[in-house]
Amino acid sequence: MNEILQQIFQGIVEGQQDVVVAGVIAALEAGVPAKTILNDGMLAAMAEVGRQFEEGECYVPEMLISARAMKAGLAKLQPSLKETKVEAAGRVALGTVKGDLHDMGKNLVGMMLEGAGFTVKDLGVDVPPEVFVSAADEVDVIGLSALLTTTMGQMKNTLDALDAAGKRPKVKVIVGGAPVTEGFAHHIGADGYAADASRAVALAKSLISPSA
Ligand code: B1M
Repeated sequence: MNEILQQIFQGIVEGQQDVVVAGVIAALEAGVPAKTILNDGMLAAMAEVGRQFEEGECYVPEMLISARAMKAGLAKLQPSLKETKVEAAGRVALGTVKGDLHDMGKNLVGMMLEGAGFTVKDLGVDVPPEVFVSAADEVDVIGLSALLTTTMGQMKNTLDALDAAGKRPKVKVIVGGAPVTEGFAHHIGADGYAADASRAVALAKSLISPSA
């Protein structure tokens, strides 16, 4: 890994916002592509933080401090991630499902969608099914994010609530997040699953204009 990416990686793992922000600025100035900074520096670091948490090497406060450092870095990276902006592609309402407070994956998906020309309504975290239902009339796609195995069931609850409100035929529902799989998405009756933010964009595009 190049030295600046290593600095960003280490800064996130150790929760040092200033180091991460300086690293992102330096990497962009050195011409490192935004997606390389994101994937090799930042996402790799969050995966390492997850590993350390799982193995009992760090705890929730450290995880939170790392998340803050990552967010600070993402704020600097965001304009470059969005540079590919094209014509308006559709409207998406995005949220992390009820009971789940993880927002970085959802935020990244939102940034990439905006970069691809979508209008994104961010519903936030811990979003109950009825809030997704209320948003259904204003958008083409609803995106549900879940990071906990215990909150994945809320995706099904949200689909059921859309159904019960008669909104299901008018919106496409896409799902994602670390514990979510293609099989799970199919099982609950979602229109699609994306493993990462770039694939979420491709999926949303394909659902809105099937020939795209
Ligand atoms: Co939490 N946490 N956390 N956490 N946390 C995980 C998810 C965990 C896997 C860690 C571990 O044990 N290894 C574990 C879940 C285990 C499980 O359910 N099987 C866990 C746990 C247990 C918890 C708590 C229960 C801990 C506790 O309190 N004892 C607690 C739950 C709080 C709650 O939500 N109610 C908790 C809390 C937290 C913090 C608040 C401290 C913090 C979140 C801060 C924040 O988001 N603002 C946090 C963090 C940072 C993590 C890890 C380390 C990193 C998550 C992250 O941001 N990744 C995580 C471990 C890990 O994932 N390796 C962990 C970076 C992010 C960009 O990736 O969100 O996966 P991700 O998004 C990706 C894809 O998944 C996909 O695209 C994104 C970009 O490519 N994607 C979509 C996501 N949403 C999508 C939607 C789509 C399409 C693609 O379409 C709509």
